[in-house]
Amino acid sequence: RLDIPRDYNAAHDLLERNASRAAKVAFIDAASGATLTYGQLADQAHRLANALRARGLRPESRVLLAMLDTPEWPVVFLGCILAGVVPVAANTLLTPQDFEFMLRDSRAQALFVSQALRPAFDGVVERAASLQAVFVAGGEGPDSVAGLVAAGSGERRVADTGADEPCFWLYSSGSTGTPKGTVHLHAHLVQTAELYGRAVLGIREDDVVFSAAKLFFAYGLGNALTFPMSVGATAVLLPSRPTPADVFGVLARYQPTIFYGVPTLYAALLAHPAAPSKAQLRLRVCTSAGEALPADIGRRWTQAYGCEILDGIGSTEMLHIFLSNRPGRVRYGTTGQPVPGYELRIVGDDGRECGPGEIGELQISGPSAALMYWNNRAKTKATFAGEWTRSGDKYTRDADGYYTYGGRSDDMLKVGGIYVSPFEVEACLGTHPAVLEAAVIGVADSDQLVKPKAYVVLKPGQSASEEQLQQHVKNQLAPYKYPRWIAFVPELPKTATGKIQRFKLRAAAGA
Ligand code: 3SK
Repeated sequence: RLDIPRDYNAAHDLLERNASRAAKVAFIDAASGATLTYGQLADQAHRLANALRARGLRPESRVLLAMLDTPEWPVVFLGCILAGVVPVAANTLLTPQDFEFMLRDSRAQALFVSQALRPAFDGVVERAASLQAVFVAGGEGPDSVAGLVAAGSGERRVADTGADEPCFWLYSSGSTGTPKGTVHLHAHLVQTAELYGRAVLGIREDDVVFSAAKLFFAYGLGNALTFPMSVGATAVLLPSRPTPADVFGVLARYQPTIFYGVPTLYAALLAHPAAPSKAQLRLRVCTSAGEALPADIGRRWTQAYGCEILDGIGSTEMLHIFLSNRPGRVRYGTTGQPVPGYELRIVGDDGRECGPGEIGELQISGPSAALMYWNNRAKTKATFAGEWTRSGDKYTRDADGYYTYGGRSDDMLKVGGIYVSPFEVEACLGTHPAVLEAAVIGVADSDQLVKPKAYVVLKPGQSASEEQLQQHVKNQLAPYKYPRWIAFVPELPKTATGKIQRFKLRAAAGA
């Protein structure tokens, strides 16, 4: 654990680190070109905190944030934390039913919502018993974020919070069940900034960063808020969905030095017909998380842009990345090595720690582990086992200490008594020139024995037969791993973070 004082407020720390950079741009809105300097950020966050106090919001009360990525997002998030109010960041892509659940589950007293998302809360707001106020981002008047900021006094007052006190929540969607309110402490934001942002990425004051993952995701929050603020760098925010055209537009126009993406996006960028040349960009380091990065995509990106992709894995529960490749030591096809400050172990079905090459569940011990899932004792106990947090991901470690992803614990198949990683078969299918992406599940054959079945999305204008793809896998993997059936589909079901939802394919297949 880093040396964080007992009495501590995370927002105050992040703003104070930039007290001498008042004129430097902290955030750029890529849609409008508007900028927010570190001086304006500190002033507006304090004014918002004071306005919340004046409106009766007390420390430890919670507010829901359903906001698009604009510079108002950090103003609201940090302003709440300065007042000791706990912001609960919601995935803006969710349904009204999910928002209703979150408002009820968190007992939020206020809602901050972007104008464009306001219709999703129609009716929901009226039914939320604890809600006392709704503030609109991008709007005007007393009940807008701008109105709150204008009404708040400029006094620099910080709630007397502690490092180990709840600071903010993120809702973790997981693959099944209702979202889980994951409670993080004040100390956690800078822990991840120091351990991963500074030590792995080497983020510096002169960096300009751009994250395709939005701020409401743990990945995006660190990428575009905590890490740049921890060193006084600049973050570009994109309120809209990160299409390949828009991402390349931001990379060319704002010249970020750090780009944080996900595998599906890198694949789409590489396939984009109007991709810029290496000379048009200024990338120094790229990252990937969300799901394992196929080696081929990493190599092709490095070849095209002369910049490595650091594939890593994090979780909402650990707040950010705890296992990652390092600059200059990248091994594509692996998730790299533990981030210093985190301890990792791989545990087999028998509860014993696995040796090199043995597959088991990855468990993590580190200073940024969440306190609990709100209102969910059973899942809290199942996930946070003392010092160790269970990831639900299967991994192997080789003799050099590099870790390789083997799929989600619940996605693994046993074929003829042997574990088959759906990811390995998917990655193999992905190396066929006609395949854009693939998902593999286990389906019972006529003998009720589980065998791999693949769902394949072909690249536009390309064709391949079932037999050709089966042969392609047989040529590269152990014979029992090839998909016995292949369904060609237009797209795969995915979570908002781009993870393939194999459970949906299983349900549709009756598997
Ligand atoms: O999906 C990941 O690997 C991840 C990375 C950083 C923070 C949060 C998550 C879920």
